[in-house]
Amino acid sequence: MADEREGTPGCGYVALGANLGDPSAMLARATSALDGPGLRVLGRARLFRTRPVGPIPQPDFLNTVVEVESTLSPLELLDRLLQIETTLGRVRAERWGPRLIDLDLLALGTAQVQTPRLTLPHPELARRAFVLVPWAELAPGFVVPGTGRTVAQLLAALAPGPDEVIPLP
Ligand code: A4P
Ligand code: MG
Repeated sequence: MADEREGTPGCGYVALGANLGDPSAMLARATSALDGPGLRVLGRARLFRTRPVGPIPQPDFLNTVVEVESTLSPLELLDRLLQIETTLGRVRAERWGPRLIDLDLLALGTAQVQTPRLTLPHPELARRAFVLVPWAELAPGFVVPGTGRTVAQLLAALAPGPDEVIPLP
């Protein structure tokens, strides 16, 4: 297990989601905000309209995944994501509830981290079509640390299938 204070230079993946306000504008602003000291955006999947997952009835989401190159440690990168969420006006209300913007760190290089503040790779990623469909578009061959499987393989194993994840025209 990597020490979370250690720098983990390499490629990272950030999942973006929004379902309040103007979701596509929020995703664009969040993507631009990711470019900064120690962090550079390398690519982005298309935007996908997705059915809300979880117990709370709420509007459809827009989701995507961004590839970043980072010299930050996993916890520094998490802090950057939380800071961007706050800057873009997110107020934390109910868990799983609607949000202006949500930035989740899916993976950073080969890091595996388990702390109260951060779990890496993201623990829910293998269950979520709204994550795996855009991620597989961007980086199908990335091996998700701790799983021994690529993003494309995780997507292929997902039941019942990514029906509710529709690319925007
Ligand atoms: N945290 C731990 N590990 C991580 C990680 N790898 N990346 C901690 C990001 N954060 C991580 O997150 C709570 C805390 O998780 C953070 O402070 C961090 O220390 P949060 O964003 O404040 O809370 P949340 O997002 O309401 O809860 P959670 O469990 O993160 O919810 P999810 O998993 O983000 O689910 N349906 C569709 N279609 N699309 C969506 O995007 N999103 C959700 C929210 C529900 N349904 C959805 C979607
Ligand atoms: Mg989150």
